[in-house]
This record gives sequence, structure tokens and C-alpha cells, in this order.
Amino acid sequence: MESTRVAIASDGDVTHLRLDRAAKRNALDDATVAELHRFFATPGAVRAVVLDGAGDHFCAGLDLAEHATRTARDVSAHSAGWHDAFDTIQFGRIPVVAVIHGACVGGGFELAAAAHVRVAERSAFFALPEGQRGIFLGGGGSVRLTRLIGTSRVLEMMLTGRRYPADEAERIGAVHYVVDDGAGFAFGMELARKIAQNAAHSNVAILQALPRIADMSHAEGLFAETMTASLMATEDESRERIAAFFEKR
Ligand code: 1HE
Repeated sequence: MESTRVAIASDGDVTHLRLDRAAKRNALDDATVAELHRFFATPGAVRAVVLDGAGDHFCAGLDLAEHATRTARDVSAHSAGWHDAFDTIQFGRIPVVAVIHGACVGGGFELAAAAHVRVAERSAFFALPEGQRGIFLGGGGSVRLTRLIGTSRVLEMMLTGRRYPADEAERIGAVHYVVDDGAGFAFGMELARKIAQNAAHSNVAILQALPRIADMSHAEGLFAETMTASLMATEDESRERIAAFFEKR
């Protein structure tokens, strides 16, 4: 099915996804989330993704127009749908670099949190206006954002409507890099190309194992790490890459 909400462009090993609904500040309606889900469920031979937004903002969060008339049952199904879609991103096989500018609010921040690397341009700001709108997180923010920046900060953001600008977002660990306005896409592509050069099986292990191990007890985590490490090291490609290091190739 042709994409109308997310522009998709291939550049070698890296695929660029752009939320493409600038007139509505890339608010996440059902069609957008379905298109993201579809892409990440069957990404093909992609090695890394750069995700950004068209226009002046990364993403204005949940499409409030669609949401206004939902019943409790609708909201439950809607939230579960976002959970599926965003889990498919976080626990997929493709590292995702989110490049954020302007608003990254509500569900937009939840989406960014499902990515693996976050780059903010100086114009970026982060907020959780759910309290102001009389709703709640629904795209996994209670789980992903609290792990990313801490429950206390998420709680405070939701209560007060506080906006974190890019440099403060970096300080609290919400983003990994801050770059000048207009420089985010090129920098995000550079990171994605670097990531694409890693062994694909290591990238998958990083995405799949690391967050799960972080949720385990100490003893279970160490066991899972040993299992993951032993599976990785016996891949032919691992042997070849280590040999290449010693042969200075
Ligand atoms: C929207 C949305 C939206 C803009 N749903 N239509 N999200 C929010 O509470 C954020 C709401 N949006 C904003 O605060 C502002 O739009 C922005 C700061 C992002 C951008 O401001 P600005 O001045 O550039 O744009 P604007 O004039 O406010 O909006 C432009 C158009 O986009 C306008 O439509 P138009 O037909 O009048 O031109 C807006 O109605 C439309 N628009 N944001 C629908 N969000 C699963 S739970 C997740 C819970 C949440 O995400 S809560 C946070 C919701």
C-alpha cells in the first residue's frame, strides 16, 4: 500500500523515514502509526533508519482531532495498537536514529523514545502536555520514558507542562546529541551509516538483549549476557572481523 503519511527514501544501507504531515505538525493519527508499524514489521534489507519530521516540528503527538470522540474501549484498542507499533520499532532488528527539531511532545516523545539514538537540533523542545489535555500517556511512555529519564522527571513534566529545550534534554539523558538547526539530518545519516557498518547480528543483539537484560535481576542479567556473548562470538562474521583487526584490514 502506498504511504501517504510517512515519506520513505532509501540511501544505500540506510532508509530515511520522514513523518510527512507538516500541516498538522506531524500529529500521529491512525494512518501514520499504521504506516510506521507496517514499515518496521517488514523492513527488508535495511541496515539502519533515520526518522525525522517534515516542516517546523518533529511531532505534535497524538492526533487530538481523532481522539476527541473515542470511547474508553476505543482508547484501550488505540493504546494497545501504539504499544505494538512502538515495540516493533524498539525491539525490531533495525537501529533507528531519531532526528528531532521543534516540538517533540506527548506521543511524539513516546515515539522518539522507541528509537535507539536521539539527535536534537537546537530548536527542539520536549514536553508531555497530557495533563493539560485531560488524558494520559498511551504510547508506552510510562514504561519507556520513565526508564529513559526517570519516573520523577516524567511525573513532573506531566504535572507542570514543563518544556525541556534541547540542551537540557541532553543533560537529563533524553537525547544523545545536540546539533545546530539544519544540521540534524546530515548528522543523523552519518550516525546511521556508522551503525550500518557494524555486524548486523551484533546490532540485533544490542537492540534485543540490552534493554531486556536491564530489566532483569542481577543474576539473571549476567546469565543472559553470557548467553548473548557466546552466541555472538561464534558467528563466522565475528571471527572474520577480529581477524581483520589483527591483519590491519
Ligand atoms: C494538531 C495537533 C495535534 C497541531 N492533533 N491536530 N499534543 C499536544 O497537545 C500538542 C498540540 N499542538 C501544539 O501544541 C502545537 O500545535 C505545536 C507546539 C506542536 C505547534 O505549534 P504551531 O503554532 O506551529 O501550530 P498550530 O497552529 O498549533 O497547529 C497547526 C495545525 O496543526 C492546526 O490545524 P489547522 O487545521 O487549524 O491548521 C492544529 O489544530 C493542528 N495540530 N497539533 C491534531 N496534536 C497515545 S497517548 C499520547 C498523548 C499525547 O500525545 S498528548 C499530546 C497531544
